[in-house]
Amino acid sequence: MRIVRGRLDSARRSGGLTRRTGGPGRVLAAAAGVLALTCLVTPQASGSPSGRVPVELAATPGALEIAPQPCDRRGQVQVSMTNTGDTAAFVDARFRAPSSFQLSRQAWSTYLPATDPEQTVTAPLRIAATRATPPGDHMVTMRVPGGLLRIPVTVTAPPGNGPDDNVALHRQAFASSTHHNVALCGGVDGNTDSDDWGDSGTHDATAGVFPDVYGVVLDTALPVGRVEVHTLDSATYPASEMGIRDFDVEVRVDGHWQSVATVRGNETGHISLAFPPVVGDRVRVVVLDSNDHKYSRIVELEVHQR
Ligand SMILES: [Ca+2]
Ligand SMILES: [Ca+2]
Repeated sequence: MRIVRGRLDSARRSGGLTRRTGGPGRVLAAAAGVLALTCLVTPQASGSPSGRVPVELAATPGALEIAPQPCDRRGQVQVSMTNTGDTAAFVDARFRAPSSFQLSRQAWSTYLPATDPEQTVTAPLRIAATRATPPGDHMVTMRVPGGLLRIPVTVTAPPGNGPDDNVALHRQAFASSTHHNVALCGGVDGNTDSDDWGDSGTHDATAGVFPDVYGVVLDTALPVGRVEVHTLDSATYPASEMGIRDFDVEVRVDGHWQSVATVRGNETGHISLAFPPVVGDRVRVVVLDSNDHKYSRIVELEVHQR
C-alpha cells in the first residue's frame, strides 16, 4: 500500500501542497492508496449564489505502475467527486495524459447532489501506455474548473521477448466475442488462478455457438514453440465441467493461420503444448467445444519461444 499526496493546481496557485486557491482548496491527508483533494469548483450549473461549490476529487488507487502494453490491466482507477457543500451542481471533469497513453475516457460530466451524509459519485478510468512510452514517472490529470488532481503513473520497462519470456503477457488480446461480464485482456494479464476467474478470466458472448476465438498480437514476428492454455478449473467450476474441451492452436505465419496443436476431449485446467517452432506474429486458440457446451472460458494464454 502506498500513501500518496496530491497537488493542487490553479491559476492562482502560489506554491506548496496545501495552498489555497481563493477558497477552501486543500489536499487531504491521503488515506492509504487514495489520492484526494478538495477545491472550489465552478460548476456547469448550480443554484449556489457564489457560483462555486466545494468538491472533493479523489482517485483510488492514488498511484499506478504499468508496463507500456495495451493489456496491462493494472492501469485501472476509480475516480470520484463528492460535493461537500449544500448546493447541488453539475460538474465537468476532463482527463489528460501524455500522448503515448490511452485513456478510456477524456471527460466525465456528472450531477453532484448536496446530501447529508455526503454522496460520492464514482467512475472508472482505464489508463494504458503504448510501447512508445519511455519508462519513468508520468502524470495523468483530472481537471475541473477550479482544481486539478494529478495521478502519478510509473511506466516500467516493456516486458521482454526473450526465450524465457511469456511473449503474450499484457499484449493486445483479440476475440471473436467477449461477454460483458469479463474483460478481453483477462486472458493475458499474467494471472492463471481460476479462483480469480471473475476478474482475470475471459469468455465469449455466444452461448452454445462455436467456434470461439481468443488470441494475442505479439510485439513482432517471433519463434513460437510452446503455448500454455489455462481454462477454468476451480473447486467450484472444475475443468471437466466448465473448461474448454476441443480446440486448435494456430500461429499466424506470413499472414496465414497455421495450426500447430490440436486438442480433443480435454478435461484438465492447464494444457501445455510444445511443437516445432514457427515464426509468427499472432497466436490464437480456436475453441470448437467446451465441457458444458456453452462458453469458451480461458483464464490465461501464454506464448513462449521454446
Ligand atoms: Ca488471467
Ligand atoms: Ca460461443
